[in-house]
Amino acid sequence: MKKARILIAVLLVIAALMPAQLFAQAKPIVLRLAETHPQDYPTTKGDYEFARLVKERSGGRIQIEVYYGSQLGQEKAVIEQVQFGAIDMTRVSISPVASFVPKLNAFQMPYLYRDEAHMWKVLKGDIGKGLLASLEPFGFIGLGWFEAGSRNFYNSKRPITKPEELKGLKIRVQESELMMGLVSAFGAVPTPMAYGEVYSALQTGVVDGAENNWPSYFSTSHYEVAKYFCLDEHTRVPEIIIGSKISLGRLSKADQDLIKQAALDAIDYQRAEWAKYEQISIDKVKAGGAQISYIGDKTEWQKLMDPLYKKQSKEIQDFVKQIQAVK
Ligand code: BDP
Repeated sequence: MKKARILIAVLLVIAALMPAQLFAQAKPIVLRLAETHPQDYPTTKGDYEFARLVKERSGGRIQIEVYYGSQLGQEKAVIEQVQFGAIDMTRVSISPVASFVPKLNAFQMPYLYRDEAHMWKVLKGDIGKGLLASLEPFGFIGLGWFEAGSRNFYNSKRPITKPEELKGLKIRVQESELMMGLVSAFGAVPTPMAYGEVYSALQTGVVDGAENNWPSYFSTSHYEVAKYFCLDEHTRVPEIIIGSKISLGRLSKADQDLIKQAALDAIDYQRAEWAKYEQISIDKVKAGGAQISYIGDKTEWQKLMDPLYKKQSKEIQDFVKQIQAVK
């Protein structure tokens, strides 16, 4: 009896002295990732691929749970929660993140990239890598980028073939100062609003139109209530995956690196999913009655953006020059 008690006491002392990591092994680290889009949308599929790589490479030690369909809230509120560590990570458009990290605006200037290939050269090259690495002072860990096509105007009132036809239209924009400036520079009236509210705002006439890429125009059913789509391709706004510095900061450097690498390695998968879904979206919205205006020469559209470029800070203007110089 006495021996048994001594043994138990010895075991308890050993357990108390054991490093916490030994116990942690049994219990996986679970990280929550917030996503706006539905489960079958290409960014969500990219999130799942990222989660799969992290789980595989950590031998199941780190698990990412994807909360799609805005279950954890709309983008701006989610970004705030990531900043103070209540949500571990999120995949969002860089537009709303730029309200927290202004230099991100450089990456969403109108008619900035020559094409998709140019944007990816920038994002995967030194400029993109440097930007991801520079988010820490703002409370974020930059993990990776995803494709989001080009953004275009659509509305319920009339076909748009020239910029002056946008005059006076009330256009929903993301919660982003730059996007408000862009829409104003075209003579339209910007109305910032959360993504989830746009369908009913279009339906009830609170706004006349919005702007987005083909997949969002389709997956939200906005084409049902705003059938005039104008392929002006005014911006290419990359998606970004950001982690919380507070919550990811608790992980070892090796685990943080594993997560960063997995996010980068999910990019090509997401881009392929994007290309497929974009084509499906184009076909579906056309079949659903959307009327498309194709804009050939965009010189006139571009010229109207000059004042917006001139208004930017020196830091952003320098970034823009560097981006344009990438061949
Ligand atoms: C979509 C982005 C999503 C944004 C949305 C918007 O993927 O992250 O929230 O646009 O316009 O293209 O708010």
